[in-house]
Amino acid sequence: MMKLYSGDLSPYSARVRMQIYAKGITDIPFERPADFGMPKFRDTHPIGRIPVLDIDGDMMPESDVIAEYLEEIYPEPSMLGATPRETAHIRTVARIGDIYIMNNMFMLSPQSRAATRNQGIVDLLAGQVTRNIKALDRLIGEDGFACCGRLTMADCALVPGLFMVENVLPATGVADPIPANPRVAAYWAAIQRNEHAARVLTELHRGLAERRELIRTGAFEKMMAAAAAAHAAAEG
Ligand SMILES: N[C@@H](CCC(=O)N[C@@H](CS)C(=O)NCC(=O)O)C(=O)O
Repeated sequence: MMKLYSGDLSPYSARVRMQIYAKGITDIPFERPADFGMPKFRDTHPIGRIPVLDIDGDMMPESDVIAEYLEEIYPEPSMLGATPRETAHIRTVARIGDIYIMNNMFMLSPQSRAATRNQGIVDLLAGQVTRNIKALDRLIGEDGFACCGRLTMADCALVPGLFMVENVLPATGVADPIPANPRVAAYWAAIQRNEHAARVLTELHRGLAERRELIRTGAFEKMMAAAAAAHAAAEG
């Protein structure tokens, strides 16, 4: 029995959820770990991040690794290419979504809370995101999908990444670069009409609304302080 440790607002988890939806897999339940962010979670999950695929107690971290594993054990419908070269292209575009967009956006996101803004961090990471969206504009498909004219693992990595760019980047004081990149903009408008993309986007928006409410009430700051204190105590 498999289970995915996941969270609505986690873009990396959303990438795996979108693949699970697109493949029609119905027997992998999602669960937000109760001790996520606390020392106990890091005891059992050394990287300390979600998603994690729990395979009968065998814990597999890293969204890209999980995605490839699911692709191997549920090969149909394939979300890779029809040829090795197509698959390599899908993986290149998926890496742009993961490493070049999501990773920078994830590290940038705390800067969207004005009290913690560090302009040097914003300039560095937002500059990378803007540059990488331009690169994506030269590589992305023009028929509503990232690659190969159908839904692939590249779309699963791009959809949560572009969600972060559109919804979180402006909160750091930097303009969303998507509208200035016409092929990315056309893709972004089209892919949101795909049922599996729409489903994860609903979850991501729900997670963002919940997070912003916690920030507004001050509860998020308290949660972060409690987690920092627990880590300090655990490290002695
Ligand atoms: N490279 C990892 C990144 C996962 C990641 O950073 N997940 C975030 C949530 S989206 C997390 O768990 N953060 C917790 C932390 O930074 O302590 C992957 O692809 O799965």
